[in-house]
Amino acid sequence: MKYPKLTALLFIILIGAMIYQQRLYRWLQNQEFINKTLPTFLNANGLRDDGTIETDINGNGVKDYIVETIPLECGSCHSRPLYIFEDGKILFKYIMDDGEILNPDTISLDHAIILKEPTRLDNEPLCCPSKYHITKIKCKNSQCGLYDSNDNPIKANS
Ligand SMILES: [Ca+2]
Repeated sequence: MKYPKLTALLFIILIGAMIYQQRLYRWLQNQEFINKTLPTFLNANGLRDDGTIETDINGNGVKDYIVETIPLECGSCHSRPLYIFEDGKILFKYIMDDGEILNPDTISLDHAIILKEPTRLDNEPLCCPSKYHITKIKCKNSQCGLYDSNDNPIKANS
């Protein structure tokens, strides 16, 4: 090889350009999702965004969006759909019952959303629960599921 240093430099520049192009493409895809796909989806389903968390719940390097929603017709709904989107597709949906995400900053480390939800007792009004329990949404690859506080699988409600 006549110019090994120049060849190596060109190779590094080429690899760098490929990585940058991929990042740019991902960034554009994410912008498209946030500005177009998600609002269109929410509008079509009569929902409004009540908080979106950007994270990587399944640890595959592809950004995920955890979207808490409220039905548009509700003033004070207790059932609120939560969606996990990846690559513009729904990875998981769960109808929360007044759910509160306890670990918004560590979802990618926990590979789980940890929710606090009221435990509904027969003699209590919806407004004023006295007991709460933990529900976890855990994701591995493109499979997500519901678990209780002891990590036992529980049946989905949606
Ligand atoms: Ca991901």
